[in-house]
This record gives sequence, C-alpha cells and structure tokens, in this order.
Amino acid sequence: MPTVHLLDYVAGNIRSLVNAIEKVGYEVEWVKSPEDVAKADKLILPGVGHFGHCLTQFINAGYVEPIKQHIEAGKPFMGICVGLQALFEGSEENPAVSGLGVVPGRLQKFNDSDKSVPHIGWNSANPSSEGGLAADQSLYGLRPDSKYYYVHSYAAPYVKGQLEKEGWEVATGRYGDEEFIGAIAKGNVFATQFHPEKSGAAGLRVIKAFLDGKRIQQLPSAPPAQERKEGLTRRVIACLDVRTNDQGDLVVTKGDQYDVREKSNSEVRNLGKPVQMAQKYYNQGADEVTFLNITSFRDTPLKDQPMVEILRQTSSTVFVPLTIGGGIRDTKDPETGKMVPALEVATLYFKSGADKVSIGSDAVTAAEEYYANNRTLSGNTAIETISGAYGNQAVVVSVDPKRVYVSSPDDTTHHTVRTSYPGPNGEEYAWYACTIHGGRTTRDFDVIQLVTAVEAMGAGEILLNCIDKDGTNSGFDLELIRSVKAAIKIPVIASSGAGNAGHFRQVFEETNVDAALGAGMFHRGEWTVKQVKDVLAEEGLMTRKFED
Ligand code: 1PR
Repeated sequence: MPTVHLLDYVAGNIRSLVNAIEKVGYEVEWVKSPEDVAKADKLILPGVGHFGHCLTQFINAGYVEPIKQHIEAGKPFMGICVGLQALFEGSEENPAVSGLGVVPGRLQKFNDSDKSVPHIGWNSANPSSEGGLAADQSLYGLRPDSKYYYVHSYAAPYVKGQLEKEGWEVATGRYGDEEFIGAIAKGNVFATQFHPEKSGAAGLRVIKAFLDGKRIQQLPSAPPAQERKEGLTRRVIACLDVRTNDQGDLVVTKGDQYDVREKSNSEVRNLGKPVQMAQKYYNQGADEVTFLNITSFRDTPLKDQPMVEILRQTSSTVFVPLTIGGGIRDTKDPETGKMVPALEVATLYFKSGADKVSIGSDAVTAAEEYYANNRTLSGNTAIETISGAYGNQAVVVSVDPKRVYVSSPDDTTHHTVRTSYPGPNGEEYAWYACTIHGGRTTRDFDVIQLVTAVEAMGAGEILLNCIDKDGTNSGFDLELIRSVKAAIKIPVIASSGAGNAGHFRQVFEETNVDAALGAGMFHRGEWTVKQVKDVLAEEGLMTRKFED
C-alpha cells in the first residue's frame, strides 16, 4: 500500500483520520520527530482545538522549519482544521502565537450576535469562480453540491479575489452572513477547514484526491444550480442509549421517560447491537451518531472496554462525528484505588474514535459548585480540563431536565416558562429541574442555571433532553428549547419526544435550534433518517444528502 505521513503531535480523534486514509487505500506512517518529516513524500498535518495550544506544541516540538522545508521542496502537503489555520499568519484566538505564514491573513472569531458559535455541522466548500476553475471542474474532489463537516469558532474570512490574485484556489462556506475559507490550495499545498475524515463519502473523496495527486478533476457535468445551496444544513442525529442487559450483553435500549425495562417482564428493552445500528444510521444519512452509556454512573468507565471497542469498530466504517456520553468524570480505578481524572477518561474515548464526549451528571455538580463559589471557574472540572486540552467543540453537556409546575413565576426563584400545556392543577408556568444519574435524583437547580454555567466553563454544545417527553413520540418540548436557546450562544441539540418526521420539521421551523436527535422512532424502524431528511428537504429546509 502507498504511504502517507501523518504528524503525531495533536490531541483529538486521530483514529478516524487513519481509518479514512486506510479506507481510500493508503497506509499511515507516523512522523514522531522533526527528523521524520524529511522522510515524508505526502504529509498531512491534522489539528483540532485551540490554535495557540496546537501551534505552541507544534513549535516547541521543532516542527516549523521541517514543515516549511517540506512545502518549499514542492512535496504534497495537506492541513486539516487547525492544520489549515496553522498555514495563516495568526489567529485572533491567540494573537501572541504566530502561524507558519504560508497563506497571508489571520483568522477571526465568528460573530455570535446572530448565530451559534462554535460553527458545528455540515456546510459547503464551494470553489470560488475567481480562481479560474470551470463550473464542471473539481478541486481535490470538492463538489459544490456536497456538504462537509465543520467544527470551529475561528475562520479565515473570505475576501473575493484577494488570495486568488496570489495564485490560491479557494473554496468557501457561508455561515449566517459571513463567508469563510473552507479549503485552500496552491501548487503542492492543500488545506481544509472542515474534517474530510468526518464528512462521509464526500470527505473520503477529498482525501483520496489529495493522496492520488488529483488536484483538478473533470466532472461529468456542472452540478445544477439548485444543488449548489450554500450554508449550514439542519443536522439530524441518531442516538443510541447503550447498557448491559440482564444477560450481560451490551445492547441498544430505549426508555419511556428513562424507564428502559419492558412493562411485561421487566427485562431491559433490547433494540439491537450498537455497532450495527450505528452503521445502519450512517447509511441512512445520519449527520452524527451519539452513544450514551446510560448506566455508567454505577460502574467505572475505566472498566468499560466494551464501550471503547464499540467506538473502535464504529469509527472504522462510520465517517461522521461520533459522540460518547456516560461516566465522563473523575473516577477511581477499582484496581489501584488511584483517582483517574476525567480528562484521562475522555482521552481514552478520543483515542478510540470519539469526536466529542458528552457529560451529564458531573456537569450538574460542577455547575452547582460554580454558583456556590460566586461564579468562579475552578479550572479543575471535567468540562474545563477536557475543553482546555481538546477544544470546546469536543465537549457536549447532556442535560436531563424534568418539568416542575408552578402557578406563578413568583412561586419559585427558578427560571420559568409560561406553558401552553398546564400542569395537573392547571398551573400555567413550569421550570425545568436538572436531574442526575439518569433522572434518578432531581436537583433544586434549573436548566438555565446549568446551561449558562457550563457555557462559561467551556462546553461547546448542549444535548437537551427532556424526561417528560422522552420516548413519548409526542414531539420535542419547544418551550424548553426556546428558553435554552435564548440563554446561550453555543449550539443546542433538541432531544426527546421525536415520533415522526413532522416533529423534526416543527422543531427546525418553530425554534432556532441547531440540530435535532431521534432515538425510538429510528430504532423501532418506524422512520429512517433518510425519510426524515427528505421531509425536511421538501419543506425547503437544507439538509445534507447522503452520498455513496
Ligand atoms: O450522567 O455523565 O454518566 O451520563 C449519562 C447519560 O446517559 C446522560 O446523557 C443521560 O441523558 C443518559 N441517560 C441516563 N439514563 C438514561 C435512561 O434513559 N434511563 N438516557 C439516559 C437518556 C435520552 C436521549 C434519548 C432521547 C430521545 N436518553 O438520549 O435518546 O430522549 O429519545 P426519543 O427520541 O425516543 O424520545 P452521565
């Protein structure tokens, strides 16, 4: 097998990139020291997280000069995500640290006054017409009718014609009213802001084109104008709640308001095998797959080798982002009695193929302490340590709220919503109490307190469940979603209650939520992800079409 060299200096999910490279027929050799760079013919520089953190590691390890020499020697070079950002002169994210300066310009933070930041999801990388490409030509396999997976808060703004004048080909995405650089190429250099290894077949095509040295390819015809829609798509996520059943097998299950036992025989509901189901949803066009290990609070995740194995196997065939939740917290190793920090638990999952970890119970405890300490960040929480090392985009907080009805907002100190679905005694207001341990313990702490605290701590996204709605097939809790969206800037995933495609349409049309997640309706085979996306598309809501 032909080889490609990959720089082994970054944190994050490098396993998926290796899997993607192998999938397109190449073998990875690791660059473990600056001296190894000279041995590389084709070199890939991956990177996730914080620009300053990545670049500092990279500079301190002595990679800057060898990389520049590789590029100047005309050998193929590809940067991914922070690997693209590193090519620029610098970034607002850390002005004190310089980039390689191969591309003129600096990265800026997206404006969050009218949209969620980080920018997470599937967006375009449309080659600009300024660079001289014809409409029926593709740059490194990029197609204007494809979508690619992005996750970043900082981007290089696109100024029409500016880089093209200096010989660069540029492909752009649009987020709100900001046009940014999605990919850039000149001579032997190619870089993508998106993650091709997480962008399904469209992304694999890009990696293959780079490795095969196919810079410009002729398309059979120019993609039709209606297929060239710019912008972020509506994300549809499939969620797999996983636990061990009474026979000791790890199964996908699904609760009714978090009760996963069958009414008839009290057995854990068994809906299938995790890896196979994740693969099925990938083939149906799921934009992400989430695994929640729903009983990990009972055991230590360090003993959770089967869960790690599920991630390893899934990431070898499923090329969309994978999130793993359950048990991400500081934990005691049962064998040695030593405390293992949450960061180490998360690292185990990232190394096994996860792109994000989702934190539930521990986030509630940490947020309560944050308020108890007058909103002071301790620096030691799971959220802070993991986002510090891997970037905010790698940390999801999963919230399990439950309605508490009150007659008037004055009856509670908590944030209330006026509800169109009154309580058992006709109460017209409700607040949402946070729960921990899979809904077993309810805290005197509301969802708005939680999400604002975890945003301040560095969470990058909220997975917003709702125990009242979970498994009911009655639609998402729009009142909850609207109130959470109004309180924070980071993206929110609506969860709990989806029973048909209309519920997805409704949540996207009637709230400004960023993504929506379904479980039971997919597991029971009532709807496929594709059918849901087809309905969204018929309504004019932009989705990513599945590519083989
Ligand atoms: O507290 O960090 O160990 O994380 C535990 C994780 O496990 C949390 O994310 C928590 O939401 C989840 N969890 C714990 N117990 C259950 C349970 O069901 N007994 N599942 C549970 C939560 C919620 C969704 C579900 C949607 C959609 N599952 O993920 O998939 O509600 O369902 P639907 O579309 O069928 O309505 P920690």
